[in-house]
Amino acid sequence: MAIGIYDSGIGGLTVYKAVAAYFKKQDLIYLGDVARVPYGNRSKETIIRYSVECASFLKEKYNISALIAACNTISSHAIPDLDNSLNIPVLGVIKPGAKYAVDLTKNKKIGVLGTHATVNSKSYIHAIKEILPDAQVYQQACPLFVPLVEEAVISGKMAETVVEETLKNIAETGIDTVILGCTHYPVLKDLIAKYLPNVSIVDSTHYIIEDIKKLNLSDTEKGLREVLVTDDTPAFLSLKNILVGNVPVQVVDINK
Ligand code: DGN
Repeated sequence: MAIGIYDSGIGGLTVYKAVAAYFKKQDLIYLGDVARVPYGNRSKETIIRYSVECASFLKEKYNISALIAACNTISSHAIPDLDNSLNIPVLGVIKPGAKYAVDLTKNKKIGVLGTHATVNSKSYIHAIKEILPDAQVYQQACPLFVPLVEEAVISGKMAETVVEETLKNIAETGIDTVILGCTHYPVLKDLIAKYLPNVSIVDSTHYIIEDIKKLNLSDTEKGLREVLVTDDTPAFLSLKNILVGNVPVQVVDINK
């Protein structure tokens, strides 16, 4: 049985890539809800509805044995509903990212970059303070980063200006560690590092591997790889090729 990996768009492919590299024999099915991206500026109710629809599709049509919510927005809002409706293990990316940041920080000042929905949920603040109660957490919503990535504008003057302007305030807080609290952001990692020099950069893929190992899923599968999208756009395809090479992409209708 395959593991389902699901994101609102292309961002979760950063998680898929790390999982595929580690679990070579595990069948993996990725679903990007490209037709409805972005989720990050939508209401909690809508994020939950979209998440349950997509995850149920993966469970019913592909019989997945576990689901990774490879999206911080979904992980911040929809894990309890996904748990209730799926009856299979559901892993999110918030706790792994928080754990990693706490391991890395020396001055206990941690930054969190995320979508409006993730920042407003305060999920990282709660997850970090659960492990390190006296941490100081500085959040910054970066609403223009996802459109940059989805449009494959990931270098050049426009991308530089957006990243520099967005990070201006958090760069002055004295953080020594920053969490890329959105699975799209690792694609912009080099640019983010440029405007946050001397800051350790955390993406959650590191500990998600540990969480998957704990599920003890059988690894006798063939290592099948499939990427499903609810709409195919030229930008998705070009970035998919850069991130994970020529894994085939199939357009699906989650309502059928
Ligand atoms: N990749 C998603 C996340 O990690 O929050 C956000 C993408 C979006 O829908 N805005």
